[in-house]
Amino acid sequence: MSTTKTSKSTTAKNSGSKLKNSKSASSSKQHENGLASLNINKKQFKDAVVRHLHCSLGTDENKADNHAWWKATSAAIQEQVLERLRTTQKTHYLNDTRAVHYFSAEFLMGRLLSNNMHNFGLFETANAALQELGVELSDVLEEEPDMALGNGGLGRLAACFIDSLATMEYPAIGYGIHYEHGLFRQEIKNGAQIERPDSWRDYGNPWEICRPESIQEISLYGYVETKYGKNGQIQKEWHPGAIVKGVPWDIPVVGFGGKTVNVLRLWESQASGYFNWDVFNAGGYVDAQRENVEAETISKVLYPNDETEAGKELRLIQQYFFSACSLKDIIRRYKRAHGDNWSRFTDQVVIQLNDTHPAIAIPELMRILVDRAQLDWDTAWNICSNTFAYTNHTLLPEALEKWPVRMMEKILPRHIEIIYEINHRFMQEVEKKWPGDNAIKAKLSIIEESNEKMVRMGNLSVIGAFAVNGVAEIHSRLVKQDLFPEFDQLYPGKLTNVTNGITPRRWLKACNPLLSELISKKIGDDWPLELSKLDGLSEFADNKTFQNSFMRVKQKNKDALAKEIKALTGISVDTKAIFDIQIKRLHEYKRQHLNLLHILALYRRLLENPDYDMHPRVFIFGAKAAPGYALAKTIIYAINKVAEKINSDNRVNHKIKIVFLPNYRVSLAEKMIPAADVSQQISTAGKEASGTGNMKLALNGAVTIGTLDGANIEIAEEVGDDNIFIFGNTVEQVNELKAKGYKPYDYYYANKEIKAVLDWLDSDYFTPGQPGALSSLKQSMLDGGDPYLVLADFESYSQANIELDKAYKDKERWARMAILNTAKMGKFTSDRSIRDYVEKIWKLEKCQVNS
Ligand code: 26Q
Repeated sequence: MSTTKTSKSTTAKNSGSKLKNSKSASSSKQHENGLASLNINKKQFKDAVVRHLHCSLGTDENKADNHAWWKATSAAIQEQVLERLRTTQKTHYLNDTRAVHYFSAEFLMGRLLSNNMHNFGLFETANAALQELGVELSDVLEEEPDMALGNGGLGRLAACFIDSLATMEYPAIGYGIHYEHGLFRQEIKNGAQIERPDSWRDYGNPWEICRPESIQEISLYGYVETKYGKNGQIQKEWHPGAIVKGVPWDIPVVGFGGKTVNVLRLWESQASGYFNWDVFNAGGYVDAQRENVEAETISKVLYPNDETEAGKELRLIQQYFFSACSLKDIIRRYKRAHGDNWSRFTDQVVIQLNDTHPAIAIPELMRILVDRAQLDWDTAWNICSNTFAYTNHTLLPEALEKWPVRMMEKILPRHIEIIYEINHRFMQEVEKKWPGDNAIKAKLSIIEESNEKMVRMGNLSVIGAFAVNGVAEIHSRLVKQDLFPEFDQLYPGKLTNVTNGITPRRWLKACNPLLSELISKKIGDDWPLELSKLDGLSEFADNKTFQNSFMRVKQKNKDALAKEIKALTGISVDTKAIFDIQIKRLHEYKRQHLNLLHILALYRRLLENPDYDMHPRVFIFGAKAAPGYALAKTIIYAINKVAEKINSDNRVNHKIKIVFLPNYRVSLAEKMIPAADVSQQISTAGKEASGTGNMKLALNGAVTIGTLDGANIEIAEEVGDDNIFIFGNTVEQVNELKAKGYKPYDYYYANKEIKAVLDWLDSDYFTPGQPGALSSLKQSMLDGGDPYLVLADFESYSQANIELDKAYKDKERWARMAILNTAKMGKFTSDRSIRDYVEKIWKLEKCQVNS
């Protein structure tokens, strides 16, 4: 453990000191000083840190360890943050602004200290202040645990989006769950993944603010009573069986430039101490009570599933819990300004649903409007269906959320009635459009009439939202053509595209200081706010001096990652080798096993011909598998076992090394991405909705080897065919292959190399004494039908790798490719995504927050 820490700090120290010493830092320094002077100078910052050591932490400069320094430094920054937060909130209130409310079950924020310092322009000031106090900022930054309240892409996207919203000065609030345990911490024991609890706030979180004054209560279980009003109209009253308290924690979200500070509001569940005697006395509900989930468990843990439906009761309760608390919060704020007049609600409020996870908010808003505010159905529906917009992130059928009707009846008895009513009216619309067509009705119905009746949350979302978007061009096309074609006919124009993006502040400026500095020196320092400016680098792509500078930065970042690898795994790697990186959740469709099969093929080629011509390559992986996903765990095991064998095989280990870095997370990504030469984006065409790691890696000068899937297609369009290695079957070819009846055995028997590497998995060569330990992996690609067409794409992948190897050997060609990848990433800033949402969907206006 101690070696890890030493090396981590060395790594960061190296890059940090380059920034300090270099003359070229002057332009970014100017920018920093310009902003910093608005806030605080070095002396004041030092004083603030020391004051927090003394007064908040009860320690002093001599006793403080790095953790205490981290807390005190964060507290000093938080003072600035809170000042701007107050001003922002006041300004938004006084201007009665329309705001977007981003509902997401996940926000993968990572660490906040470095980011907040950068966004306030205080990084250099803090660095210098701590130096004078005898403390290394890079060591202090390493103390911060990641806020890992998300699984992967969808959660990180939410974090990038709220960064852009604050940066662009849009009134916005993120709403989510204050999980006590975020995504599990991954350990690797004898090659296998072990899950350990994540405890991100065991020693306190310096950023969050509890807001007891805004506690909300929400209802669960119970029954619905039908009453008749004065005019004989039907009224429904929900008598809940349990009440749960939602306690809000606010995390300030600092925009770049430090002007707007929005909030991320996360709800923690607590028992309300309320028990409904009504329900008890009605009888028959005692059993249901016993099954009731304890209030505190609701926000206890993040479900570690990515792309797979679990159908667990607690998950539905989590979704309802945070959606209902957030809606109440929004309505409370709206009423403060507008009283009971609902007519302006949709002018002020737009709610973006990050996938269907918060879709239960749709019937919840209907319930509030109809049962509580006593609006008639049509008025309520008019408000509701102009409030929500929905983002779809997946086409995988197993990932489309469905809830058993019986479960919903039990937990949310009034909501299931409302869903039936929405569906009934919707079915009438369908009947008008396609008279007598029951097949279409069955397909579009919110209720799936299966053995166990299910509520389809995707259909509910499309019906209840005024806009639906996919997350990359191809994905949005497939959403229209394959997933919801009839909805597209019924509601022309509702389905649209907003291609994902990433924040260049975290994913270049903060994580890659050396490259940032080089770029700023060349084209000026306004690129973090206007990423298309990076295109200015294109004219230097052939300039030898610039190529050398660019590749020198890459080399330094590789040296730093090599140290990190050594510290974390004990593996030594050749930093002149190609650093080939695949980082993402472990899933069959992402095809880490295609990468592995190719590594095995290279291994064989080298054993058969020691002179086999290839540039040395380090294959680096980072991935977590869902704990219940057996094959994904086997793939991790296989990567580690093959790594053990190859890394210690002196016949080949000067040419190939394999590194699996445990516990992949945002802060580890920030160390890996700047060092990548090659970005592996090799999903089966049609399966990866967008991908965002592909954008982060290319932005940092990695060259993509990838399929025509997700945002890879748009990346290829931007960088041009010469600067990317595209391989594999297209979506159309995949469909054709499947329609013809895809037979993986044909490839197995036709290609000797495929057969040999698959058979190798059956032996005990990689798992001595345990023959068959990897057989299930082979099986999945043969008798299992190879659902993700690994074998069909193998040859083309292998060929693309040969081309890549050739390109790398030509140093100038590679430097040009790497530079152009960085230069052409302008489109993929999350600022552009947000601009698209604002123009196409949210119709927001900026609100400048002055001092
Ligand atoms: C479902 C049921 C029960 C528990 C958890 C879940 C669950 C949780 C997370 C289902 C899906 C997710 C996350 C999905 C996700 O990250 N999708 C990715 O979204 C990115 C942002 O749009 C895309 O770039 C990726 O292509 C997409 O896979």
